[in-house]
Amino acid sequence: SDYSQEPPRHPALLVNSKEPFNAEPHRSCLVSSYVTPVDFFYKRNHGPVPLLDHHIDKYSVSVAGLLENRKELYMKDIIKLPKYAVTATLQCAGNRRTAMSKTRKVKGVGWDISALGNAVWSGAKLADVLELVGISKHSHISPHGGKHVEFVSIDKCKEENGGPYKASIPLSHATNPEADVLLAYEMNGETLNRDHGYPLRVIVPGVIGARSVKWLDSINIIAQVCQGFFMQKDYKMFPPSVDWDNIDWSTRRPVMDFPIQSAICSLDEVNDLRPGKILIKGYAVSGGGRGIERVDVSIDNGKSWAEASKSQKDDITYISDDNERNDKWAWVLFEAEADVTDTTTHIVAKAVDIAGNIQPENVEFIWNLRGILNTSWHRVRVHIGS
Ligand code: MTE
Ligand code: MO
Repeated sequence: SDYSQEPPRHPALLVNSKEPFNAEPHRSCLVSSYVTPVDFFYKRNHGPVPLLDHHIDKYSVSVAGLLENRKELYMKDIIKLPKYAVTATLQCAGNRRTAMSKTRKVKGVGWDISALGNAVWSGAKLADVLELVGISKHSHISPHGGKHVEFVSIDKCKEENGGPYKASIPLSHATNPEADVLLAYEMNGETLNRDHGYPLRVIVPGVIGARSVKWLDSINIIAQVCQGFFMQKDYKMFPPSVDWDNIDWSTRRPVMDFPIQSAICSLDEVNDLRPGKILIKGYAVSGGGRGIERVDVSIDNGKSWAEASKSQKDDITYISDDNERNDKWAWVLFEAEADVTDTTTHIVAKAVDIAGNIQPENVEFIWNLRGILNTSWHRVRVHIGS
C-alpha cells in the first residue's frame, strides 16, 4: 500500500496506528466543546486515504444493482438535492477497546475513550437519492427485490485483499427520511476533508461508525446483506465464551446501533488529587436515536451516586445557541461537582438512555474477542495527596 500521499494531521492527536492512520484526541479535548472540531475528531482508516482533489468534476457515485437502469450521480446532482444538517455523534465500535484488553487480550486497534466525536454533517438525504432511482420513501423492498443498500468506497484495504471498504444497511433504514442517513459533503460547515471522506461519505446516525462509509464510489441495491469483510468477518458481537479457536462468524449478525455509552473526560486514567472540590465532565450517548435520560457519577467507586447535569449547548458557533435543543443523534456532555476526600479511590460514571438501557458494571460480562462495544462503567483511579 502507498502511504506517500496522506493528508496533514494535527500534531496533538494520539496516534494508535500510523499506516493505516488511526488516531484520537486526548480525552480532555472532547469536553471542551459540544461540536468536536474537525482537527480533533478521531480518524479511523483501513488503508491509504484516496487522493481525489484533481478529479472533482469527474467524480460521481454510481447507483446500481437491482434497478431498471443504473445512474451516475455527479457532485452537482447531489448538491442540487435539499441540503440537511444533522448533528450526530460518530462512534467507532472499538472505542474503549484498550480497557477491554486489560481483562483478557482482544484483537484490534487500541483505543482509549476518544474514538468518537460529535459533528454537524451536511448533505443530501439518502432517501431523496434513492427516490431518483425509483425507490420510494418508507419501502422495505424495492421494485426489483432490493432489501439492502450497499455502500462501496474508493479506498483499498488489506482486509478486503486490496479491494474497497464496504458496508450495507437495510433498505427500510435507507428509505426512512427520519433516520437522517446522509450522503454528506460537509462537516462542521466546511467541505469534508480527506481523512473524513472527501468528497462524499455516508453518515448513518446512531449506528457504529463502521457503516458510515467514506470516499463513496457506488451504492448498490442488493437482495442480501453486504458480503464484505467488515459486515461478515468483523464488527459482530460474540459472547465471552467464543475465542479464535471456536469462532463461527456466520452465527452472528453485523452490529448496527451502538449501545448506551458514557465516559469521564476531565480526568485521566490515574490522577493525583488533593481533597476538595473537583469538576467531573464527560460524554454520554446512545444508539438508534435513543436520547440520554440520566448520567450518574460516583466518587466512592459506585457505592453512592449523584446525578450529573447534562447539556447539548454549542459553545462555539456552528449552530444556534439553544438550551432546549434535542439533538437525538448527538451526545450530551455531562458535568458534576464533587468533594473528593482522602478515602476516594475511584470516580465512576454510568448513563441511562430513554429506553432504560444501562451500562454494565464490569467489562468481564461483555468481553468479546474483537474488543468491540466496551460500554462498562467508566472508572478512573484517584490518589489523594495532602
Ligand atoms: N470508510 C472507508 N471507506 N474506509 C474505512 O476505513 N472506516 C470506518 C468508517 N468508514 C472506514 C470507512 C470506521 S471503522 C469508522 S469508526 C469510521 O469510518 C471513522 O470515521 P472517521 O475517520 O471520519 O472518524
Ligand atoms: Mo470503527
